[in-house]
Amino acid sequence: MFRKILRISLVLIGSLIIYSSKGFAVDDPFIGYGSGGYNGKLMIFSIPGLESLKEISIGVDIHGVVSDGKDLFVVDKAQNILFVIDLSKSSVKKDIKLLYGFGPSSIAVSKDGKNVYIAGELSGKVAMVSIDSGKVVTVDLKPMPSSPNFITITPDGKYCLVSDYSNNRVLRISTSPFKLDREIKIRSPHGIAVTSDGKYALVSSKFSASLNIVDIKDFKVEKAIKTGAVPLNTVIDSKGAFAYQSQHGSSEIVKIDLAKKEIVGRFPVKYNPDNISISPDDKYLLSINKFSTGIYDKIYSNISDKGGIVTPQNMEVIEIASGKTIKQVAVSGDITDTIILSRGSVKDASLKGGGQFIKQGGKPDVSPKEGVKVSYMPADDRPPGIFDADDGAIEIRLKALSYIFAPNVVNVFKGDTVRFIITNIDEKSLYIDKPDVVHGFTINGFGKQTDVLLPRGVSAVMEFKADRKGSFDFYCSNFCGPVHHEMRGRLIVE
Ligand SMILES: [Cu+2]
Repeated sequence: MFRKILRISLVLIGSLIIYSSKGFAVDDPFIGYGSGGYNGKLMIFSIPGLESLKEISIGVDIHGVVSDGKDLFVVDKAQNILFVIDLSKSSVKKDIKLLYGFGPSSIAVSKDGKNVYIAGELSGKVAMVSIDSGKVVTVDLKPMPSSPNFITITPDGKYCLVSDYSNNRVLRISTSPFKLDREIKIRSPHGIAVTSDGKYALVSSKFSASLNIVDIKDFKVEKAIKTGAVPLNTVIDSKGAFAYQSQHGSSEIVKIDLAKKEIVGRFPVKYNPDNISISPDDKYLLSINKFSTGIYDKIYSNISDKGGIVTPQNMEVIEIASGKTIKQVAVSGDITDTIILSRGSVKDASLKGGGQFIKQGGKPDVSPKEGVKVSYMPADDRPPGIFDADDGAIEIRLKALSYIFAPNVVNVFKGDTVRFIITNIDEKSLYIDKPDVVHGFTINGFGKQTDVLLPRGVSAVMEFKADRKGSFDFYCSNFCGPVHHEMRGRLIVE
Protein backbone atom coordinates (compact mmCIF):
# COMPACT_ATOMS: atom_id res chain seq x y z
CA MET A 1 0.00 0.00 0.00
CA PHE A 2 2.72 2.45 1.04
CA ARG A 3 4.72 1.61 -2.09
CA LYS A 4 1.69 2.19 -4.29
CA ILE A 5 1.08 5.62 -2.75
CA LEU A 6 4.75 6.44 -3.16
CA ARG A 7 4.64 5.40 -6.83
CA ILE A 8 1.53 7.45 -7.56
CA SER A 9 3.03 10.48 -5.77
CA LEU A 10 6.24 10.17 -7.79
CA VAL A 11 4.28 10.02 -11.06
CA LEU A 12 2.26 13.07 -9.99
CA ILE A 13 5.37 15.04 -9.01
CA GLY A 14 7.05 13.99 -12.27
CA SER A 15 4.17 15.14 -14.43
CA LEU A 16 3.95 18.41 -12.53
CA ILE A 17 7.63 19.08 -13.28
CA ILE A 18 7.17 18.26 -16.98
CA TYR A 19 4.00 20.32 -17.18
CA SER A 20 5.44 23.40 -15.52
CA SER A 21 8.70 23.37 -17.45
CA LYS A 22 6.90 22.91 -20.79
CA GLY A 23 4.47 25.67 -19.99
CA PHE A 24 7.30 28.01 -19.08
CA ALA A 25 9.09 27.65 -22.41
CA VAL A 26 5.91 27.98 -24.43
CA ASP A 27 5.19 31.25 -22.64
CA ASP A 28 8.57 32.74 -23.45
CA PRO A 29 8.30 35.08 -26.42
CA PHE A 30 11.94 34.92 -27.56
CA ILE A 31 14.61 32.43 -28.52
CA GLY A 32 18.27 32.97 -27.75
CA TYR A 33 21.16 31.43 -29.67
CA GLY A 34 24.64 31.17 -28.22
CA SER A 35 27.87 29.95 -29.81
CA GLY A 36 29.28 27.68 -27.11
CA GLY A 37 33.04 28.17 -27.58
CA TYR A 38 35.06 25.13 -26.44
CA ASN A 39 32.04 22.80 -26.21
CA GLY A 40 31.66 22.99 -30.00
CA LYS A 41 27.91 23.55 -29.73
CA LEU A 42 25.17 25.92 -30.70
CA MET A 43 23.06 26.49 -27.57
CA ILE A 44 19.38 27.34 -28.04
CA PHE A 45 17.31 28.64 -25.13
CA SER A 46 14.20 30.62 -24.29
CA ILE A 47 14.19 34.29 -23.28
CA PRO A 48 13.48 35.51 -20.63
CA GLY A 49 13.03 32.10 -18.91
CA LEU A 50 16.47 30.73 -19.93
CA GLU A 51 15.17 27.24 -20.47
CA SER A 52 17.41 25.07 -22.63
CA LEU A 53 15.51 24.19 -25.83
CA LYS A 54 18.21 22.37 -27.79
CA GLU A 55 21.98 21.96 -28.11
CA ILE A 56 23.54 21.08 -31.47
CA SER A 57 27.06 19.65 -31.66
CA ILE A 58 28.71 21.44 -34.56
CA GLY A 59 32.49 21.47 -34.31
CA VAL A 60 35.32 22.25 -31.89
CA ASP A 61 35.39 25.93 -30.85
CA ILE A 62 32.30 27.83 -31.96
CA HIS A 63 32.26 31.63 -32.19
CA GLY A 64 30.08 34.42 -33.56
CA VAL A 65 26.37 33.99 -34.17
CA VAL A 66 24.47 36.16 -36.65
CA SER A 67 21.29 35.72 -38.67
CA ASP A 68 19.68 37.07 -41.84
CA GLY A 69 16.27 35.96 -40.51
CA LYS A 70 16.37 32.69 -42.49
CA ASP A 71 19.63 31.09 -41.45
CA LEU A 72 22.16 31.33 -38.66
CA PHE A 73 25.87 31.62 -39.26
CA VAL A 74 28.63 30.55 -36.84
CA VAL A 75 32.37 29.88 -37.22
CA ASP A 76 34.74 27.27 -35.81
CA LYS A 77 37.92 29.00 -34.64
CA ALA A 78 39.79 25.70 -34.27
CA GLN A 79 38.83 24.17 -37.63
CA ASN A 80 38.48 27.25 -39.90
CA ILE A 81 34.92 26.47 -40.99
CA LEU A 82 31.83 28.63 -41.52
CA PHE A 83 28.61 26.76 -40.68
CA VAL A 84 25.20 27.70 -42.07
CA ILE A 85 22.31 26.56 -39.85
CA ASP A 86 18.72 26.35 -41.08
CA LEU A 87 16.64 28.32 -38.55
CA SER A 88 13.45 26.40 -39.29
CA LYS A 89 15.10 23.05 -38.41
CA SER A 90 17.95 24.13 -36.13
CA SER A 91 20.33 21.92 -38.09
CA VAL A 92 23.53 22.50 -40.10
CA LYS A 93 22.72 22.73 -43.82
CA LYS A 94 26.07 23.82 -45.20
CA ASP A 95 29.70 24.19 -44.18
CA ILE A 96 32.26 26.26 -46.01
CA LYS A 97 36.01 25.73 -45.49
CA LEU A 98 38.00 28.88 -44.88
CA LEU A 99 41.74 29.28 -45.47
CA TYR A 100 44.35 27.22 -43.62
CA GLY A 101 45.21 28.95 -40.35
CA PHE A 102 42.49 31.57 -40.74
CA GLY A 103 41.38 31.46 -37.07
CA PRO A 104 37.90 33.01 -37.39
CA SER A 105 36.59 34.74 -34.27
CA SER A 106 33.69 36.99 -35.26
CA ILE A 107 31.22 37.32 -38.14
CA ALA A 108 28.75 39.69 -39.77
CA VAL A 109 26.13 39.00 -42.46
CA SER A 110 24.68 41.21 -45.19
CA LYS A 111 20.92 41.93 -44.88
CA ASP A 112 20.09 39.67 -47.85
CA GLY A 113 22.14 36.81 -46.36
CA LYS A 114 24.27 36.51 -49.53
CA ASN A 115 27.63 37.46 -48.03
CA VAL A 116 29.21 36.70 -44.67
CA TYR A 117 32.23 38.67 -43.45
CA ILE A 118 34.63 37.02 -41.05
CA ALA A 119 37.41 38.38 -38.83
CA GLY A 120 40.39 35.99 -38.89
CA GLU A 121 41.95 36.76 -35.53
CA LEU A 122 44.83 34.28 -35.86
CA SER A 123 45.75 35.07 -39.50
CA GLY A 124 45.27 38.87 -39.53
CA LYS A 125 42.89 38.58 -42.47
CA VAL A 126 39.25 39.43 -43.09
CA ALA A 127 37.22 37.20 -45.41
CA MET A 128 34.16 37.80 -47.57
CA VAL A 129 32.31 34.55 -48.19
CA SER A 130 29.61 34.14 -50.82
CA ILE A 131 27.11 31.73 -49.27
CA ASP A 132 25.69 30.43 -52.58
CA SER A 133 29.00 29.73 -54.35
CA GLY A 134 31.17 29.15 -51.27
CA LYS A 135 33.77 31.51 -52.78
CA VAL A 136 36.11 33.06 -50.19
CA VAL A 137 37.98 36.34 -50.83
CA THR A 138 40.34 37.79 -48.21
CA VAL A 139 42.15 41.02 -47.41
CA ASP A 140 45.30 41.22 -45.30
CA LEU A 141 45.16 43.84 -42.57
CA LYS A 142 48.56 45.41 -43.14
CA PRO A 143 50.87 46.06 -41.41
CA MET A 144 51.01 42.49 -40.13
CA PRO A 145 50.81 40.98 -37.59
CA SER A 146 47.29 42.14 -36.89
CA SER A 147 44.52 40.52 -34.86
CA PRO A 148 41.01 41.26 -36.06
CA ASN A 149 38.78 39.79 -33.37
CA PHE A 150 35.51 41.66 -33.84
CA ILE A 151 33.60 42.54 -37.01
CA THR A 152 30.27 44.18 -37.79
CA ILE A 153 28.56 45.58 -40.87
CA THR A 154 26.84 48.93 -41.50
CA PRO A 155 23.06 48.81 -42.16
CA ASP A 156 23.54 49.81 -45.84
CA GLY A 157 26.01 46.94 -46.26
CA LYS A 158 28.71 49.27 -47.62
CA TYR A 159 31.29 48.83 -44.87
CA CYS A 160 32.59 46.30 -42.41
CA LEU A 161 34.12 47.68 -39.23
CA VAL A 162 36.83 45.62 -37.58
CA SER A 163 38.70 45.81 -34.24
CA ASP A 164 42.40 44.89 -34.28
CA TYR A 165 43.92 44.57 -30.81
CA SER A 166 47.53 44.01 -32.02
CA ASN A 167 47.66 47.45 -33.64
CA ASN A 168 45.19 49.38 -31.45
CA ARG A 169 43.02 50.37 -34.38
CA VAL A 170 39.57 50.05 -35.89
CA LEU A 171 39.45 49.48 -39.64
CA ARG A 172 36.82 50.39 -42.18
CA ILE A 173 36.65 47.89 -45.03
CA SER A 174 34.49 48.60 -48.09
CA THR A 175 32.48 45.60 -49.26
CA SER A 176 32.41 46.51 -52.97
CA PRO A 177 35.20 46.50 -53.98
CA PHE A 178 36.26 44.40 -50.98
CA LYS A 179 39.26 46.34 -49.67
CA LEU A 180 40.76 48.19 -46.74
CA ASP A 181 39.44 51.74 -46.81
CA ARG A 182 40.33 53.72 -43.66
CA GLU A 183 41.62 53.16 -40.15
CA ILE A 184 41.47 54.98 -36.86
CA LYS A 185 43.58 54.61 -33.69
CA ILE A 186 41.60 53.34 -30.68
CA ARG A 187 43.37 51.72 -27.76
CA SER A 188 42.62 48.01 -27.20
CA PRO A 189 39.36 47.99 -29.18
CA HIS A 190 36.85 45.18 -28.72
CA GLY A 191 33.10 45.10 -29.52
CA ILE A 192 31.49 47.47 -32.04
CA ALA A 193 27.79 48.33 -32.43
CA VAL A 194 26.41 50.49 -35.24
CA THR A 195 23.39 52.78 -34.83
CA SER A 196 20.44 51.83 -37.07
CA ASP A 197 20.78 55.06 -39.10
CA GLY A 198 24.34 53.99 -39.94
CA LYS A 199 25.83 57.24 -38.66
CA TYR A 200 27.81 56.08 -35.64
CA ALA A 201 29.86 53.12 -34.51
CA LEU A 202 30.14 52.57 -30.76
CA VAL A 203 33.53 51.04 -30.04
CA SER A 204 34.53 49.63 -26.65
CA SER A 205 38.08 50.48 -25.66
CA LYS A 206 39.08 47.86 -23.07
CA PHE A 207 41.95 49.67 -21.37
CA SER A 208 40.78 53.25 -21.88
CA ALA A 209 37.62 52.23 -19.97
CA SER A 210 35.46 54.05 -22.49
CA LEU A 211 32.80 53.94 -25.15
CA ASN A 212 34.07 55.69 -28.28
CA ILE A 213 31.45 57.24 -30.51
CA VAL A 214 32.89 57.11 -34.03
CA ASP A 215 31.41 59.07 -36.93
CA ILE A 216 31.46 56.41 -39.65
CA LYS A 217 31.48 58.80 -42.65
CA ASP A 218 34.39 60.98 -41.46
CA PHE A 219 35.84 58.04 -39.57
CA LYS A 220 36.90 59.90 -36.46
CA VAL A 221 36.09 59.70 -32.74
CA GLU A 222 33.43 62.28 -31.97
CA LYS A 223 33.28 61.62 -28.24
CA ALA A 224 34.73 59.14 -25.74
CA ILE A 225 32.56 58.47 -22.68
CA LYS A 226 34.22 57.01 -19.58
CA THR A 227 31.98 54.10 -18.73
CA GLY A 228 33.45 51.45 -16.42
CA ALA A 229 36.29 48.97 -16.07
CA VAL A 230 37.29 46.81 -19.06
CA PRO A 231 34.31 47.53 -21.32
CA LEU A 232 33.92 44.74 -23.87
CA ASN A 233 30.67 44.75 -25.84
CA THR A 234 27.80 47.05 -26.72
CA VAL A 235 24.23 46.61 -27.96
CA ILE A 236 21.78 49.29 -29.10
CA ASP A 237 18.01 49.08 -28.63
CA SER A 238 15.66 48.93 -31.65
CA LYS A 239 14.77 52.65 -31.49
CA GLY A 240 18.39 53.77 -31.31
CA ALA A 241 17.65 55.57 -28.04
CA PHE A 242 19.89 53.68 -25.61
CA ALA A 243 23.08 51.68 -25.79
CA TYR A 244 24.18 49.11 -23.22
CA GLN A 245 27.83 48.26 -22.64
CA SER A 246 29.22 45.34 -20.63
CA GLN A 247 31.92 46.22 -18.09
CA HIS A 248 33.96 43.08 -17.63
CA GLY A 249 36.11 44.51 -14.83
CA SER A 250 33.44 46.23 -12.74
CA SER A 251 30.73 43.53 -13.29
CA GLU A 252 27.96 45.76 -14.58
CA ILE A 253 26.05 46.77 -17.69
CA VAL A 254 26.06 50.51 -18.26
CA LYS A 255 23.10 52.23 -19.95
CA ILE A 256 23.94 55.20 -22.21
CA ASP A 257 21.45 57.74 -23.56
CA LEU A 258 22.57 58.15 -27.17
CA ALA A 259 20.95 61.57 -27.74
CA LYS A 260 22.56 63.06 -24.61
CA LYS A 261 25.68 60.89 -24.98
CA GLU A 262 25.76 60.26 -21.24
CA ILE A 263 25.36 57.41 -18.75
CA VAL A 264 21.84 57.06 -17.36
CA GLY A 265 21.91 53.72 -15.55
CA ARG A 266 23.99 50.82 -14.24
CA PHE A 267 22.90 47.17 -13.80
CA PRO A 268 25.12 44.95 -11.63
CA VAL A 269 25.72 41.38 -12.91
CA LYS A 270 27.43 38.36 -11.33
CA TYR A 271 30.22 38.39 -12.53
CA ASN A 272 32.50 39.81 -15.23
CA PRO A 273 30.25 40.03 -18.29
CA ASP A 274 31.47 39.73 -21.90
CA ASN A 275 28.89 39.36 -24.66
CA ILE A 276 25.47 40.98 -24.23
CA SER A 277 22.35 41.00 -26.39
CA ILE A 278 18.93 42.64 -26.25
CA SER A 279 15.48 41.20 -26.98
CA PRO A 280 13.70 42.56 -30.10
CA ASP A 281 11.11 44.34 -27.88
CA ASP A 282 13.91 46.12 -25.92
CA LYS A 283 12.62 44.64 -22.64
CA TYR A 284 15.39 42.20 -21.72
CA LEU A 285 19.17 42.18 -21.66
CA LEU A 286 21.05 38.90 -21.79
CA SER A 287 24.48 39.01 -20.15
CA ILE A 288 27.07 36.28 -20.65
CA ASN A 289 29.00 36.25 -17.39
CA LYS A 290 32.46 34.71 -17.49
CA PHE A 291 32.79 33.98 -13.78
CA SER A 292 30.33 32.48 -11.30
CA THR A 293 32.57 32.56 -8.24
CA GLY A 294 30.66 31.16 -5.28
CA ILE A 295 27.32 30.84 -7.11
CA TYR A 296 27.54 27.33 -8.59
CA ASP A 297 30.17 25.68 -6.41
CA LYS A 298 28.69 22.20 -6.64
CA ILE A 299 28.85 22.08 -10.42
CA TYR A 300 32.15 21.22 -12.14
CA SER A 301 33.98 21.34 -8.83
CA ASN A 302 36.51 18.72 -9.97
CA ILE A 303 37.43 18.12 -13.60
CA SER A 304 39.09 14.79 -12.78
CA ASP A 305 39.76 12.50 -9.86
CA LYS A 306 43.09 14.37 -9.59
CA GLY A 307 41.24 17.61 -8.75
CA GLY A 308 41.25 20.87 -10.68
CA ILE A 309 38.41 23.23 -9.83
CA VAL A 310 36.23 24.48 -12.67
CA THR A 311 33.02 26.40 -12.08
CA PRO A 312 30.67 27.05 -14.98
CA GLN A 313 30.04 30.39 -16.60
CA ASN A 314 26.49 31.72 -16.51
CA MET A 315 23.82 33.62 -18.38
CA GLU A 316 21.76 36.32 -16.68
CA VAL A 317 18.58 37.99 -17.92
CA ILE A 318 17.84 41.54 -16.75
CA GLU A 319 14.46 43.19 -17.11
CA ILE A 320 15.46 46.66 -18.29
CA ALA A 321 12.46 48.60 -16.87
CA SER A 322 12.98 47.37 -13.30
CA GLY A 323 16.73 46.80 -13.55
CA LYS A 324 16.17 43.45 -11.84
CA THR A 325 17.78 40.13 -12.65
CA ILE A 326 14.91 37.81 -13.40
CA LYS A 327 16.80 34.61 -14.23
CA GLN A 328 20.37 33.31 -14.02
CA VAL A 329 21.60 29.85 -15.04
CA ALA A 330 24.94 28.06 -15.19
CA VAL A 331 25.95 27.13 -18.74
CA SER A 332 28.31 24.66 -20.34
CA GLY A 333 31.14 25.90 -22.56
CA ASP A 334 32.44 29.43 -23.02
CA ILE A 335 29.58 31.22 -24.75
CA THR A 336 31.23 33.79 -27.01
CA ASP A 337 28.32 35.40 -28.86
CA THR A 338 24.53 35.46 -28.65
CA ILE A 339 21.50 36.78 -30.52
CA ILE A 340 17.84 36.91 -29.58
CA LEU A 341 15.08 36.34 -32.14
CA SER A 342 11.32 36.44 -31.68
CA ARG A 343 9.76 33.02 -31.28
CA GLY A 344 7.26 33.64 -34.07
CA SER A 345 10.00 34.31 -36.63
CA VAL A 346 11.81 31.03 -35.96
CA LYS A 347 8.98 28.54 -36.59
CA ASP A 348 10.90 25.44 -35.54
CA ALA A 349 8.71 22.71 -34.09
CA SER A 350 11.75 20.74 -32.91
CA LEU A 351 12.46 23.30 -30.18
CA LYS A 352 10.90 21.99 -26.99
CA GLY A 353 10.88 23.13 -23.41
CA GLY A 354 11.82 21.12 -20.37
CA GLY A 355 15.54 21.17 -21.02
CA GLN A 356 18.12 21.75 -18.34
CA PHE A 357 21.47 23.41 -18.96
CA ILE A 358 23.71 21.76 -16.39
CA LYS A 359 22.87 19.34 -13.66
CA GLN A 360 24.39 19.66 -10.20
CA GLY A 361 27.60 17.67 -10.07
CA GLY A 362 27.92 17.78 -13.85
CA LYS A 363 31.26 17.78 -15.67
CA PRO A 364 32.40 20.45 -18.11
CA ASP A 365 31.33 19.73 -21.64
CA VAL A 366 34.24 19.85 -24.11
CA SER A 367 34.10 19.06 -27.84
CA PRO A 368 34.64 15.40 -28.91
CA LYS A 369 38.23 14.27 -29.52
CA GLU A 370 39.80 12.34 -32.40
CA GLY A 371 43.05 10.34 -32.32
CA VAL A 372 43.93 11.46 -28.83
CA LYS A 373 43.28 10.57 -25.24
CA VAL A 374 43.13 13.48 -22.82
CA SER A 375 43.89 12.84 -19.18
CA TYR A 376 44.77 14.84 -16.10
CA MET A 377 47.62 14.29 -13.65
CA PRO A 378 48.64 16.09 -10.45
CA ALA A 379 50.21 19.49 -11.30
CA ASP A 380 53.56 19.00 -13.04
CA ASP A 381 56.15 21.15 -11.26
CA ARG A 382 59.06 20.46 -13.63
CA PRO A 383 60.40 23.40 -15.67
CA PRO A 384 58.81 24.21 -19.03
CA GLY A 385 60.46 23.17 -22.29
CA ILE A 386 60.62 20.57 -25.03
CA PHE A 387 62.15 17.21 -24.14
CA ASP A 388 62.80 13.76 -25.66
CA ALA A 389 60.81 11.31 -23.54
CA ASP A 390 62.11 7.77 -22.84
CA ASP A 391 59.33 6.24 -24.93
CA GLY A 392 60.37 8.20 -28.05
CA ALA A 393 57.66 10.87 -27.82
CA ILE A 394 58.43 14.58 -27.86
CA GLU A 395 57.25 15.86 -24.49
CA ILE A 396 56.20 19.49 -24.38
CA ARG A 397 55.86 20.80 -20.85
CA LEU A 398 53.86 23.96 -21.32
CA LYS A 399 52.93 26.44 -18.60
CA ALA A 400 49.79 28.54 -18.91
CA LEU A 401 49.40 31.76 -16.94
CA SER A 402 47.44 34.96 -17.35
CA TYR A 403 48.05 35.82 -20.18
CA ILE A 404 50.83 33.80 -21.81
CA PHE A 405 51.95 30.30 -22.67
CA ALA A 406 55.56 29.34 -21.97
CA PRO A 407 57.15 28.30 -24.24
CA ASN A 408 55.01 30.08 -26.84
CA VAL A 409 56.80 28.63 -29.86
CA VAL A 410 57.05 24.85 -30.07
CA ASN A 411 59.09 23.15 -32.84
CA VAL A 412 58.61 19.47 -33.75
CA PHE A 413 59.11 17.32 -36.86
CA LYS A 414 56.41 15.77 -39.01
CA GLY A 415 55.70 12.24 -37.81
CA ASP A 416 56.67 13.02 -34.20
CA THR A 417 54.41 11.76 -31.45
CA VAL A 418 53.88 14.91 -29.41
CA ARG A 419 52.82 14.75 -25.79
CA PHE A 420 51.63 18.02 -24.31
CA ILE A 421 51.68 18.32 -20.53
CA ILE A 422 50.06 21.68 -19.79
CA THR A 423 49.92 23.25 -16.36
CA ASN A 424 48.03 26.34 -15.23
CA ILE A 425 50.53 28.14 -12.95
CA ASP A 426 48.48 31.24 -12.14
CA GLU A 427 49.00 32.63 -8.67
CA LYS A 428 47.24 35.50 -6.91
CA SER A 429 46.85 38.79 -8.80
CA LEU A 430 43.99 40.81 -10.30
CA TYR A 431 41.30 38.25 -11.28
CA ILE A 432 43.46 35.30 -10.57
CA ASP A 433 42.48 34.81 -6.95
CA LYS A 434 39.15 33.60 -8.31
CA PRO A 435 39.30 29.81 -8.32
CA ASP A 436 37.39 29.70 -11.59
CA VAL A 437 40.07 31.39 -13.71
CA VAL A 438 40.63 28.43 -15.97
CA HIS A 439 42.57 28.58 -19.23
CA GLY A 440 41.95 26.51 -22.33
CA PHE A 441 44.35 25.13 -24.94
CA THR A 442 43.42 24.62 -28.57
CA ILE A 443 45.68 24.33 -31.63
CA ASN A 444 44.17 25.74 -34.82
CA GLY A 445 44.31 22.88 -37.34
CA PHE A 446 44.59 20.28 -34.56
CA GLY A 447 41.34 21.25 -32.87
CA LYS A 448 40.00 17.71 -32.51
CA GLN A 449 43.26 16.61 -30.84
CA THR A 450 43.46 19.51 -28.41
CA ASP A 451 40.71 21.87 -27.08
CA VAL A 452 41.14 21.10 -23.37
CA LEU A 453 40.44 22.97 -20.16
CA LEU A 454 43.29 23.92 -17.84
CA PRO A 455 42.08 24.34 -14.25
CA ARG A 456 44.59 24.95 -11.48
CA GLY A 457 46.01 22.11 -9.42
CA VAL A 458 46.24 19.59 -12.27
CA SER A 459 48.07 19.18 -15.61
CA ALA A 460 46.27 18.25 -18.80
CA VAL A 461 48.00 15.56 -20.84
CA MET A 462 47.30 14.91 -24.52
CA GLU A 463 49.30 12.89 -27.01
CA PHE A 464 48.86 12.82 -30.80
CA LYS A 465 50.79 12.48 -34.04
CA ALA A 466 52.02 15.67 -35.75
CA ASP A 467 50.97 14.33 -39.15
CA ARG A 468 51.06 17.62 -41.12
CA LYS A 469 53.81 20.14 -41.83
CA GLY A 470 53.01 23.76 -41.15
CA SER A 471 52.74 26.55 -38.65
CA PHE A 472 49.73 26.20 -36.37
CA ASP A 473 48.57 28.88 -33.94
CA PHE A 474 47.51 27.79 -30.51
CA TYR A 475 45.40 29.93 -28.22
CA CYS A 476 43.58 30.05 -24.90
CA SER A 477 40.08 28.71 -25.57
CA ASN A 478 38.40 29.51 -22.26
CA PHE A 479 37.81 33.16 -21.34
CA CYS A 480 40.28 33.97 -18.57
CA GLY A 481 40.28 37.78 -18.20
CA PRO A 482 40.81 41.13 -19.94
CA VAL A 483 43.78 39.97 -22.05
CA HIS A 484 42.42 36.48 -22.75
CA HIS A 485 42.39 36.98 -26.53
CA GLU A 486 46.10 37.79 -26.59
CA MET A 487 47.05 34.49 -24.91
CA ARG A 488 48.51 32.74 -27.93
CA GLY A 489 51.48 30.74 -29.27
CA ARG A 490 52.58 28.62 -32.22
CA LEU A 491 53.30 24.96 -33.01
CA ILE A 492 55.69 24.60 -35.94
CA VAL A 493 55.82 21.18 -37.60
CA GLU A 494 58.88 20.92 -39.93
CU1 LIG B 1 43.71 32.03 -20.73
